[in-house]
Amino acid sequence: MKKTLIAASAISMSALMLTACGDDSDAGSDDGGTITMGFAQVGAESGWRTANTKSIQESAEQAGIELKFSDAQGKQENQIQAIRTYIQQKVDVIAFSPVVETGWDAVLQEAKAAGIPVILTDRAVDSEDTSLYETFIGSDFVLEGEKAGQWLVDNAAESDVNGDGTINVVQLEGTTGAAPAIDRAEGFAEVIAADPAIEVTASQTGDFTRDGGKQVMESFLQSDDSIDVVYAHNDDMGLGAIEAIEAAGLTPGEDIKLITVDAVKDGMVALSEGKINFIVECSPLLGPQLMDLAEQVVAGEEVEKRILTEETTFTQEQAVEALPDRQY
Ligand code: GYE
Repeated sequence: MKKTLIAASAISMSALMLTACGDDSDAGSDDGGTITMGFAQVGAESGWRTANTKSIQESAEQAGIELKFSDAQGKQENQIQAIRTYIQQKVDVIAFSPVVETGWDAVLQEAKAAGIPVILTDRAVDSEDTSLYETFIGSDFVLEGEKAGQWLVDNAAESDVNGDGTINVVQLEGTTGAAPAIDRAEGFAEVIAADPAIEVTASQTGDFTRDGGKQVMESFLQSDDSIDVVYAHNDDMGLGAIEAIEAAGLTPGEDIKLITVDAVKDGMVALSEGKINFIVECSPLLGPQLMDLAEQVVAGEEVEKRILTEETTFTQEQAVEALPDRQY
């Protein structure tokens, strides 16, 4: 009975939208009104994030969802503040991409007490109480790390650039404490353990930014002249590392191999040019699914607790082929 009512009101709502503005998009509705979503974004640290923000904003508009959007500039306290503001404003649903995994229980309990459903987008929290959020939509970051590690295991011989029998890997980590940084390191470490010749000799955070990747790579290059491989937790840090490698008079992709994660446009261009050797895809286009989920949870429907994004990997040849159709 309740379902029929909701469906009926959704239909009359979209009919209204059609007459009101000639828009054929589906309007979500809880008690007949427009859904308001508060979205607390991490920041604008990478090409991935920019594409993710665009996807969320465009899909909200298409779904007729009113979006309140905030940029936390990489700071957890700003995100918590934004979520509290959304609670005060009594939005219908809160979605956010947690900067780091820990420290969310208090604010999530406040949202729960206010009866506002929460959707985790892109990154996980490590709360044991899973009733604090409705669902988590995003990638399997451990799997991404495993795919990166598997490429290296499969290409170990040609990755021993220095030819000394060991493959020295330096790792550019994402933001300390962030789910993708923790999980991408873990998945990679698990898989490369199969080959004792592969060794991570240095690992430091570049905070998912191009500048961070460049600076950390500069210091790695100064203290070590036997680096064979860079494993960067995202394309941006890999692109920063490329600048540092070129400035040191070396050829990225040849003198030092690079493996990155994301597959954003700039990363794919560098891959197609031979400066990166392998990219593990991580899709930022979460907007459409997020809006569908928002409509469902606001309507009181049960949704899957974990929704995984489908992703692939790219070699240099595959990047050349995929580039013309790449959306971001
Ligand atoms: O890989 C990185 C971004 O959380 C999956 O955050 C996201 C990561 C992405 O800054 O580029």
